[in-house]
Amino acid sequence: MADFGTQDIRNIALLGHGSEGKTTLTESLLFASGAIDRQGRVEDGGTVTDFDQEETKRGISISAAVAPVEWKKAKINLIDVPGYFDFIGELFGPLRVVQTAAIVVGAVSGVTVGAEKAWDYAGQNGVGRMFIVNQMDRENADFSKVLAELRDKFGSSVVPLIVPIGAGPQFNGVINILENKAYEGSGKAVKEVPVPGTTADAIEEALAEMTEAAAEADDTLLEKYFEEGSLTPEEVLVGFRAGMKSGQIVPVVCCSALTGVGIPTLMDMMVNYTNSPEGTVTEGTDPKSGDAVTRTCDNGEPFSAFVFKTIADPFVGKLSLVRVMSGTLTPATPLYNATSERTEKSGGLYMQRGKKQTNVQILNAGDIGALSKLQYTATGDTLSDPNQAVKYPPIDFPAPSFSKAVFAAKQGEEDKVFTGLARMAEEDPSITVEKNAETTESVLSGQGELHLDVVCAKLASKFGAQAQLKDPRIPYRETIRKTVSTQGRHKKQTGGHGQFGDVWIEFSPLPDTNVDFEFVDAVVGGVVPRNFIPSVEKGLRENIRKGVLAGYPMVGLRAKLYDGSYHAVDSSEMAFRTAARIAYRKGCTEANPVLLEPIMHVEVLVPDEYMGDVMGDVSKRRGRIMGMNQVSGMQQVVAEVPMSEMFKYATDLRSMTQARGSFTMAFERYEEVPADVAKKIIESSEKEEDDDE
Ligand SMILES: Nc1nc2c(ncn2[C@@H]2O[C@H](COP(=O)(O)OP(=O)(O)OP(=O)(O)O)[C@@H](O)[C@H]2O)c(=O)[nH]1
Ligand SMILES: [Mg+2]
Repeated sequence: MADFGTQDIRNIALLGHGSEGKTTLTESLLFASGAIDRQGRVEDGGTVTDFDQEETKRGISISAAVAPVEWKKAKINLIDVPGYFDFIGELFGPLRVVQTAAIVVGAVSGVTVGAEKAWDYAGQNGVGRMFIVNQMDRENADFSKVLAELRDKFGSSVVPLIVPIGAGPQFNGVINILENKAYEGSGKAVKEVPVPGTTADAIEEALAEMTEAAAEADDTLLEKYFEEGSLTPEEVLVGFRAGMKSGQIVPVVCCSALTGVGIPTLMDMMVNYTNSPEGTVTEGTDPKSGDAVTRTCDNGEPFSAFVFKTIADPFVGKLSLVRVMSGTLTPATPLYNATSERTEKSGGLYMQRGKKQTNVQILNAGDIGALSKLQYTATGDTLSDPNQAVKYPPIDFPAPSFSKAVFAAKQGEEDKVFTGLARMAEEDPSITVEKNAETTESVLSGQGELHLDVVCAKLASKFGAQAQLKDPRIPYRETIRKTVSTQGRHKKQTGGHGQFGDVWIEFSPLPDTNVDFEFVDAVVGGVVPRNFIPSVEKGLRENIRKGVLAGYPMVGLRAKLYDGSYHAVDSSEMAFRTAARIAYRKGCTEANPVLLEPIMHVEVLVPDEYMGDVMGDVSKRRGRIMGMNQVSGMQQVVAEVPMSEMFKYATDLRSMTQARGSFTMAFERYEEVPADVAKKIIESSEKEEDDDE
């Protein structure tokens, strides 16, 4: 591949709802530009960017993939980002390195939730936005309807730039409004044709809108526009680019990725109208002093690069996808990881296209490529010149919203499973694997059910390790509601060294269940020898880890040892620990023991129209509504819900609100489990115990 200067680079992420055609579009651009000589289809698993086995199997993208396209004098670094919400984590890296987010919408489906989310995330990252109305070849394709929806939803900054000639099976060309030129045909057979007269009025109107928007994006142009009432095509282009950068202009183009109509014009638009990375300024800090440091995207600046994705390639091993933020990168460039503060040595510098690597000798400022075998580098790290180090902020991945306990399906394969999962988390930082100290389970968390399914499938296909997922254990607690006094008597005197321990203990509930246990020594007169009293306490502390109802930790328990007896020979530490256990089991069983369950503080953010459903659903989950607030145009429902009712909430909320809702949850307190629910929990723990025996 040629070596492209910064001004000739275009970094563009394809975002949008699942199945709108982002992967097919990438394929179509690669084909039309000659990078591939056959256009693959998602259905056949033959595309460049859906190369992973799980992607071809399911017919959807799962990880973001880079596909550079050479077109005329420029290099368009396309990043094909999955649309499925389970893979939302794949969006955050690319948005840190591109100048343009091209949001793909269907000419039939119109504005979807995926488009709304892409719009918001791109806006939060200060990235220029455009819309690609794809699937114009489909029956019922309607560009003006979709354009109206886009303007209605996203505002007047949305302006048509490339409009269709015909629609559906008749869709055979496009018109570039700004150039007032029309093109028919697809792929390599595109030719310029006279602008159809029928569209003259529509074009004139769209051009007037575009000129006004371009004028508003640049003060000098605005002045001229007010004075003279018009701008030259060159001036409109300047205003247009400024508007894209500032977000004041969001152009809409159209095409069919499947037939290839409109694809060359789309690539022309990407080259001529979207912004290069040239001169972009990135803020960071000096890793040593913490002082603010900025770098400009220019070859003359000290080298720095941002790692926006990590992939585990079966052949070259670990690959770190980077964008050069300043300076240039060659295989000989000294690499200092300013985030891990380690010197790095790479195995090679590549241009990455789908799963393929091509060696390159240089990446200019602004360009995207891959480095292999970096040992101390993760996604979100900064690589820089060791003498002029700079660190950019890490990527803020979404917190996981769906968890499962994870086990090795086959005994003895634990290492394989958990090493594999650790590698997977390196590739996909939106999953986490954590050990729950209390339940001792390992918990795998991600963005949804499908996400965890895919993780397990990849674990099997890439690392040959089988994982099993289960609902995580709920860390229930037990406590007592009544004060009882009871005796624990352990006597074994059947020849040989006998055992004797005898205690009387009063068990009572503590006012605060946040205190697990309190031992009171109320022994008088040495009825229990001083040296055995700690054994009684120890015996109790050992046993309260397992409650009397369902084996969950006992909390809020006071035990007052006030009487007992001993045998001069047969009493021992062990005998009194056993006596304590007997007293504990008997006493607490009689003290009206109850189960306590963790209650979560949940905040759900939804558009108005879903509030009723969300509130109804909270009550179905034995939850309580604590309040409602307006938060940035959305309704926030604040509730308290038992943890056990929240397992599938991520999936349920997504289907309840068409993925427009989001939620956070955190532990609030423990509360008594209602009797009917407690009964089921006790039965299932008894069953589990039977199964274990
Ligand atoms: N008729 C028609 N079908 C298309 C077009 N583009 C894509 N498709 C079809 O739409 C389906 C989804 O296409 P993909 O390219 O996988 O969509 P995607 O946006 O990458 O989907 P995710 O990766 O899941 O986000 C496939 O069956 C494509 O063949 C188009 O322009 N016209
Ligand atoms: Mg895709």
